Amino acid sequence: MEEIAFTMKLRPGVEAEYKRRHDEIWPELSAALADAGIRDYSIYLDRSSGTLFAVQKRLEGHRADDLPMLSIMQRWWAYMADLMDTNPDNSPVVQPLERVFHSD
Ligand code: RM4
Repeated sequence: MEEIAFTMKLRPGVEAEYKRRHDEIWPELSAALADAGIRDYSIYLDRSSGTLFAVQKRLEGHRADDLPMLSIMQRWWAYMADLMDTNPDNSPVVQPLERVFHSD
């Protein structure tokens, strides 16, 4: 199992709404993430900058790269697009992070 981390960007003033929508995450989306082999997925917010720090584990043989093609993912991204910095296809602007330290 690998762990990956990345950042996304929240628009100012929508912190509570972003949390509310994730507190009520669609069961079909949770199922799609799990089905793609994603585990232990957390998103942390830096309120001072609006930076969202996401960390998740991916099972060996995961299919995370297929998620953008799923209609449930596309519908979620369209739903979230008013809150986040997004690409033209509504996917969030993602900055992959490089691990520079780890301790078990
Ligand atoms: C985020 C964003 C990510 C998604 C999570 C569940 O706000 O849309 O792409 O993986 O929600």
